[in-house]
Amino acid sequence: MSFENLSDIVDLTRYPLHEADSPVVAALLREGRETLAADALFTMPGFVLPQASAAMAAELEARVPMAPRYEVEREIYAYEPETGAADHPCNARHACRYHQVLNHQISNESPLRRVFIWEPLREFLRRLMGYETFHRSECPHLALTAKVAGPGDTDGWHYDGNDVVFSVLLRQPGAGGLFEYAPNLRSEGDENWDGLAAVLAGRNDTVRRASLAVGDLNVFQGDCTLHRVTPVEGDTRRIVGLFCYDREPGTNFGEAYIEELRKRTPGQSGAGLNGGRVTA
Ligand SMILES: O=C(O)CCC(=O)C(=O)O
Ligand SMILES: [Fe+2]
Repeated sequence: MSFENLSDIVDLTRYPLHEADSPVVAALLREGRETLAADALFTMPGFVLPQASAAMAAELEARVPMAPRYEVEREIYAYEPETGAADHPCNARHACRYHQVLNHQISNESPLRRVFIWEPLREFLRRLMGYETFHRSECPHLALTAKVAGPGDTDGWHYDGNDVVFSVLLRQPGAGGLFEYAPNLRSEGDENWDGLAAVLAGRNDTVRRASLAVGDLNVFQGDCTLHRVTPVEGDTRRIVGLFCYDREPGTNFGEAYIEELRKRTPGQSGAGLNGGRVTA
């Protein structure tokens, strides 16, 4: 299958985003905004067609040997927690293990990239979020990425540092690899430490488990919604494509972050780069 036409990749009958003024798009925007406000997760089921999802997953899986590998104890907050004792729930850490396929490792012809650079999708997401401007990231490393999680790989409980994440599920493992989240557990003025402690202790009935299927496009607001991906069980990897946008045009990720990626990339220790200057 060549995926020459976008209609071979995206279910345009269900998601005619190129018909921006159509009643279908208006209904999707209405549903999306309501769902995000209540649940922090808006899913568009079957957005990417099955054969395209399979091709994207196969391409990404083939990139794993060259992809950065994360194996860290992850903190819950993207910023320094401002509260106290070592046993305070905000200082808990959880395992975080996966490969991250980078933008420049994904081919220019990839059907996943075709979706990412599809203008009507960018414009739809801008309207959904109510932003005045919305640009695709042009970062050579992180604009378009994928997380690939093998046996035992997981993404521990955390809040995201950015306000919204756009992802498409491309392969499901046989078991595990489930996305769990506690909608709006914290808010700007209230960290809700008791709620956090309850979730970490497995005692909170506010935790939901997303029932995601391959091909689903997800819009997730993870800045106030604690979430994790449970460990993958079995040999089939979990694969998720991630699209990065920015309200400002032309921004790149900081060099410290990129240097960390380099250190984690096979065969690229970063040694000899001389602070970014290439030596003769
Ligand atoms: O893999 C996912 O579905 C979401 C991962 C996640 O929470 C993140 O990238 O911050
Ligand atoms: Fe996250």
